[in-house]
Parts: sequence; structure tokens; C-alpha cells
Amino acid sequence: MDTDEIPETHPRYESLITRHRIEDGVEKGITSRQGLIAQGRGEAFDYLIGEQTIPSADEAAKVAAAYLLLADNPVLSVNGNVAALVPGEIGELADATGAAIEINLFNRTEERIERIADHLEEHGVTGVKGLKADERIPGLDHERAKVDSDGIFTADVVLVPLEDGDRAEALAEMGKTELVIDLNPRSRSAESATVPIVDNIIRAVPNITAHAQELDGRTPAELREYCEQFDAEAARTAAEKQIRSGDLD
Ligand code: PTJ
Repeated sequence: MDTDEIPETHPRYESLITRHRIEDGVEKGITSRQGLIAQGRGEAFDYLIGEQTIPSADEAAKVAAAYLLLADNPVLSVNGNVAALVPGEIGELADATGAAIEINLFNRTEERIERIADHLEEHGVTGVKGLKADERIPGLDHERAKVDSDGIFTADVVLVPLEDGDRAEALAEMGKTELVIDLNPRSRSAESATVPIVDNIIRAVPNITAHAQELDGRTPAELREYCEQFDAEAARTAAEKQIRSGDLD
């Protein structure tokens, strides 16, 4: 079935659309085959969370928006899953916050980087970073350490969705404020985040954009105050509680 053949009234509409996007991503050489497994894991958590943005995730999305608006050099990191699932939406978030977009892959090949850059361009996103890869994240082996010197390497705030734990931890070690989108509240990425957003990326990215648009115009002092009152551990605990009490209807 093609994406446009799925009726919006289908009870699992969002999930089916997501699967199609990931499948297309693999066919186009954008998403890695491991990305399919990662998506399956995410879906299981999403199912238990009720396929909805829970209040603690909404609050985290708003705080993430505040951090992005306050940042000097914010960067949105894009991997093969992110590019397949939210290519246009990530561009809208960059526009709303003034953030740069950098392709940063776990399974890095030049061919995949170029395909992802082309795919993003087809969705109106230009000027992406990650092609130069002239710096390295300290403490990480080989390909996945490669970043741009004027991108992730020097960023003060980085959004890292659907991230592998090692790299998320290494970025946190570099002292970066890390905003993580991950449906597993106890993944190493979520645990190392300044702001863990436990939500499906399909919902989370447009939600951060909406919050950024609504917060635009607030003073830096107001935004800072908002960031400082956020309790990351409380957000992880609230999500874990929701998942553990989720039913299997
Ligand atoms: O494109 P590459 O080469 O950089 O590879 C990307 C993957 C995703 C394969 C790589 O980063 C990886 O293996 O990630 P992990 O370790 O499987 O972690 C992915 C995390 O994202 C898991 O905790 C999943 O539960 C979560 N996740 C998966 N799909 C979604 C999600 N979280 C939010 N929204 C989703 N749609």
C-alpha cells in the first residue's frame, strides 16, 4: 500500500505512515538497516506510552525550545532515521530557532551523507553541515566521531534525536547542553540529556517548533528561568511510570 492510500481514519494511521517513511528511507539509501530495528524498538515504547505526547514530554519540548532560542550556536543533529521521518519538520525547527542542521551518522558512508543531504534539499532544507567532517568528537572511535568544526564541534546546544548512547554520552562529556528525543526514558542517551524529550520524533519536532514560535519574544532572563526550573530526572521518571502502567489494548 502507498502512503497516500492509508486512510487517515485508520486507528494506526500515524504508525503506518511512520513505517512507510522508514521503509522508503532504507530503499533510498538514507536509513540504515539498523535503523529499522531502532524504529521497532521505539514503536514498542510508543505503544505503551499511548502514542501520545504526555504532559512531561510537552514540558520538556517547551524547555528544549527555550534552550535553542537562548543558544549561541545551536545545532540539530540528523541521522538516517531522522532524515526519513521528519525531513521538512526539522527544517521548520531550524527556521524557528536559528539552529544549523548537521548530518551525523553512526553508520557513516559518504554516499549516505550525500543522499541524506539531497533528500533534505528536496524538502526545502539547504546549507546542511556534516559534509566537511574536519573535526572529531573526543573519546569515540572512527567514523561516528566525525563532525564539522563550525557545527557540532563548537555548538553549545545540540538536539540529538534517536541517538546511540556512546555518542550522546561523548557529546555530554564535551560540556554541550544536550536535548535528546528518545522514546526510551532509560536509554543512555536520555540519561545523559540536559533535556530528555520522551516522545515520538514525529510528534516531538513539530511540538518544539510550535513552542519556539510561542516563546519567541520572551526576554533571555525569562527563558533562562524557564530552563533552570526544569527537572530532567522527574521527566524521565514520569515517562517511565507511564510506560510501566501502559496497557496492551
Ligand atoms: O543513521 P545512523 O547510521 O546514524 O544510525 C541511526 C540508528 C538509529 C540506527 C542508531 O543511532 C542506533 O542504533 O540507535 P539506537 O541505539 O537503536 O537508539 C535509538 C533510540 O531511539 C532507541 O532508544 C529507540 O527507542 C528510540 N527511537 C526509535 N524510534 C524512535 C525513537 N524515539 C523517538 N521516536 C522514534 N520514532
